[in-house]
Amino acid sequence: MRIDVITLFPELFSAHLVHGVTRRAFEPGRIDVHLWPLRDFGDPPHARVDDRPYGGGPGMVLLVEPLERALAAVRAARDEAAPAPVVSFSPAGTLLRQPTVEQLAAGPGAILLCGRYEGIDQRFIDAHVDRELSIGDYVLSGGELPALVLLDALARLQPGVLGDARSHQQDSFSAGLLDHPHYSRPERLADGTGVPEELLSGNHAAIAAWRREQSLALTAERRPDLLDAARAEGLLGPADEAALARKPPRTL
Ligand code: 4GX
Repeated sequence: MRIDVITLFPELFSAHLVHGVTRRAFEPGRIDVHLWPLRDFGDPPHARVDDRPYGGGPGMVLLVEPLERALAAVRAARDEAAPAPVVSFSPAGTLLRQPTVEQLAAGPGAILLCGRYEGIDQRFIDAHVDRELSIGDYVLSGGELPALVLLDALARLQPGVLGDARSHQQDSFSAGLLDHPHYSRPERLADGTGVPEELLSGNHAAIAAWRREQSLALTAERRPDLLDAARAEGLLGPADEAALARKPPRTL
């Protein structure tokens, strides 16, 4: 898969691409990330990429023409037989969720456009952007952190990047539920706090049942919307409904 990133701040990406567990995802043959500094496509004489908004008001707007030159360069460098979606980031986008990450991970990649300032000239968005994504209801200063969030979510889905291929089939959202709690050594802390006895039983069926019940109860309590969605998708069986009935969601 190939990801192209059009950005005014390519240096914000380098640390993430070379460090941490996801570094392996960006080695040759996996996710091929190409960074395109928008400034390189700016208008002469000073490589201008932004200007004041028509109608007035604070801030600057990214200009159509530098963006179109950058996009043309990206398109020329990519395999035209496998056209990739142009994705931009904005609080007005659709909320990025794991199914979208999985969908993008299964395709040829994407062209990520990182806006800065007050935004991007709407004519560029209308003509070229296939998908506007939001990473949540807060205001950032640019699209670089959202692009890194998407890159990280894609990286951990690459085969061989997580230690154990099962880890991302069982994690939050792949199952449509929040993850269960995790415990490690020591079995008893200095203050006497222990580990749930089910996890120490050695009984794999009992451990799996405990974890599933914890996931269900946590999802019911914190994210009833996800529980409803999992139910609607047929992801909850009779044993799950019985567990939920034993442990009704706490009402706030
Ligand atoms: N989830 N921002 C983008 C500039 C901008 C504004 C409008 C395009 C259109 C954000 C978020 C986010 C701040 C990134 C404004 N670009 N992006 N930036 N929350 O807050 O995705």
